Amino acid sequence: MEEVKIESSVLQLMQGDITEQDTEAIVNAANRSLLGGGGVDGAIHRAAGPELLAECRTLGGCETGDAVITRGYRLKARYVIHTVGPVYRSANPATERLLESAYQRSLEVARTKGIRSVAFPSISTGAYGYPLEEAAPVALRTVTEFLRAHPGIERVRFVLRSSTALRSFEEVLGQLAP
Ligand code: AR6
Repeated sequence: MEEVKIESSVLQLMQGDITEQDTEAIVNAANRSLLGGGGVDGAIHRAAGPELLAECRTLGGCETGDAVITRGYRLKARYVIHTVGPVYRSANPATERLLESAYQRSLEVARTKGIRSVAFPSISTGAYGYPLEEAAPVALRTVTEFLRAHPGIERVRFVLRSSTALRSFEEVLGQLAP
């Protein structure tokens, strides 16, 4: 696992499955209904069990770029932070801001709960079509800036499904980190 220090926190990159992480919270790449789907969302609901969907039903959805929190039920992680990334159509600043916001709001929600470790998938880069090479710099820049500003979160881990995705993130991190 590759890791870099950001002030008093650690940022980690690994290839793997988000549902298996033992961080206090894992982040779900959800949709606005919060009622489940494919990809990360489907995998998290399968691993957490039906109680997760029952709790999600009480929340009334989530806007794009925002985040909400539930318990993790049968997951190792105690909490799931559900965020909704943007659907990608073309490179433009509004879409980029929404992706940034999805990461930032997820970390704000974690911080409000006193959560110290969070694992993220690469939001919007599956069904929502955001190209990895464009999403990785936004993801890493947003998380890095948040950790610099807020020491409470000690560990953020990006869990990438494929070796290609891991390499994209590694390259960008190499350029960001001093
Ligand atoms: N662990 C880590 N990463 C994964 C996993 C996993 N188990 N499975 C897939 N990925 P996606 P989105 C990667 O489609 O683009 C759902 O139907 C995947 O390779 O899960 O934000 C929701 O309900 C990709 O790089 O999320 C929404 O409707 C990344 O995770 C919609 O898809 C995100 O892919 C959200 O689309």
